[in-house]
Amino acid sequence: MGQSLQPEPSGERSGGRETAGEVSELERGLHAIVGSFYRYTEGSEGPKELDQAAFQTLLSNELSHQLTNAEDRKAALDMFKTVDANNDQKISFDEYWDLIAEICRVIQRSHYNE
Ligand SMILES: [Ca+2]
Repeated sequence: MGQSLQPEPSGERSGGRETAGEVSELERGLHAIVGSFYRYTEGSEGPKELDQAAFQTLLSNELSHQLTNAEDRKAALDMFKTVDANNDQKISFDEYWDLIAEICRVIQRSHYNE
């Protein structure tokens, strides 16, 4: 295998490859997706996952324009149950990712309707 995908560079580059130009909008967006999950898992014990309260905070802080009912507690609870695919009362990164993928499909349908 050649170069592996590197996460965000930590500190000084030493002998690493130079990337040409600036970080792209897409790359910033990808980091924002991952980072926004972990911003809300802070304080959780064990594996980094979102409990119901953290998930609701994420919805209302980060996705209020995509999810029209993000402020509605009942709707947020329904959303939690839907996203919590394995029903363990926590949202894992994989489950969060499925939500992001679904939101991307909604954006695609509404903005780039084919
Ligand atoms: Ca789960």
